[in-house]
Amino acid sequence: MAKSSEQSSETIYVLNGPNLNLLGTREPDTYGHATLADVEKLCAEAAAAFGLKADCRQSNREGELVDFIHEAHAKKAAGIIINAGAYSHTSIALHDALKAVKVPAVEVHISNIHARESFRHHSFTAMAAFATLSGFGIEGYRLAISGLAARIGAKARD
Ligand code: CA2
Repeated sequence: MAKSSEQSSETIYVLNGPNLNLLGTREPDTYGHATLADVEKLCAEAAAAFGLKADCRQSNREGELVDFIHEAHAKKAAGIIINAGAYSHTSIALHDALKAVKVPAVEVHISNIHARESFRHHSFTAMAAFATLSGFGIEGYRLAISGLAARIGAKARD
């Protein structure tokens, strides 16, 4: 991959949506005990295993998540990992942003959204992603990065 001092084709954006800043503080039966900081550390390590950098962002605001997707495109990010939280099930704006930028995206859900309430079964963001992982806990982020790396041709480092 091309070398650059700027964020570039070596960087993946990891976007977490509303309430995911609360990870590890409540609802451990659904979301486990790991914190968002743990998720971000895991993502940095998983990305590094493929020679990639993880730029991790979290927002409780839909428009800010749209801005992050645009930024990923502007900075020529190699891909996006997105857990848009509840916005996954409601946000045509996030769907449209992912579709518009054409940066390869993987959707992650910590819980198995299909084993939960019916309002979680549909995801607008999943429709704009090339793959979805749901129900692996925070390990889903590592699996998503591995799948994204395969998709973009990033090879595992020794
Ligand atoms: O399973 C997931 O990753 C979800 O995206 C999490 C969202 C939920 O709305 C989706 O249906 C599935 C909720 C994130 C809330 O995160 C919390 C974490 C700890 C405590 C409270 C909320």
